[in-house]
Amino acid sequence: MVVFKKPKALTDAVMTYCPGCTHGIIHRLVAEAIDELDIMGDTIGVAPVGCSVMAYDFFNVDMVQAAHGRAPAVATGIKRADPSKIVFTYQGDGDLAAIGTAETVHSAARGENITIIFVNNAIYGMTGGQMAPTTLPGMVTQTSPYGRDVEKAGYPVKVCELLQNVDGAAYIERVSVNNIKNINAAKKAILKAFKYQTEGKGFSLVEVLSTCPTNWGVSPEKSLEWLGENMIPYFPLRCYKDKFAQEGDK
Ligand SMILES: Cc1ncc(C[n+]2csc(CCOP(=O)(O)OP(=O)(O)O)c2C)c(N)n1
Ligand code: SF4
Repeated sequence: MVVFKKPKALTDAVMTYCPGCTHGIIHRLVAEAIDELDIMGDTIGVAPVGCSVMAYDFFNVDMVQAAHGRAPAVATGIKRADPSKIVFTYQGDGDLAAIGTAETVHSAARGENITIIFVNNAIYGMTGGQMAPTTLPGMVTQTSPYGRDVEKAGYPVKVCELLQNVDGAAYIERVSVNNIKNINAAKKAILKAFKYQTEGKGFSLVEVLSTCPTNWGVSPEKSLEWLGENMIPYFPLRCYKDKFAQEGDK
């Protein structure tokens, strides 16, 4: 009896992520959601610029690669051209919350019927560990060697807290993949975001707190602890908005 197998929506390509990087777990959760909703043949993904730039090799669906930060605009075009397709973007915090802030906010404001998977690892991973919009106060990066100084660099951008006030957004939730309980909750949220799109409910964004052991300079195991101890207190895990929440939902 098969008890564990690769989702159909992942290809056999060997992932290029560093050991212990949780991008791989998040890919799997997205692929499981696509499998469970049986939408593989109708799904189109938009890959970002960042470590997940090669997501087009890993997801077994049609993929497009957008210029840095522009994935929600590209997804908008695809969805409007063919509303029967299920369109998602997969973006890091440097991509989505810095150069791509405008595209994110305006696609939410327009209530585009797309799904955004926002991977927040509090750093620019691909380019070697520079300070990102989501870098925590005091956090050491290549460009904040003495720790992020909020007097000079400002405060981290809290994407879910911002988007919950955008009228066009339907579903906004922050989850994490630092332990099994949180991975299970992340799966539920990602599945719900895709399901909402299939039901025509509009714009969904799931922020997933993720690790970058390489640029955080810690072991994979320690990176999971660091995320739990430092990121979750600053970026609380919860549903920030659900226009279609049923009575009794948590
Ligand atoms: C227009 C443009 N500006 C800057 C870059 C350089 N660049 C490549 S990836 C990246 C940030 C990636 O960080 P993030 O989105 O957090 O993803 P991660 O690599 O951490 O998964 C930047 C600034 C670029 N490729 N294009
Ligand atoms: S640099 Fe960081 S985000 Fe990029 S693959 Fe490595 S661990 Fe993951």
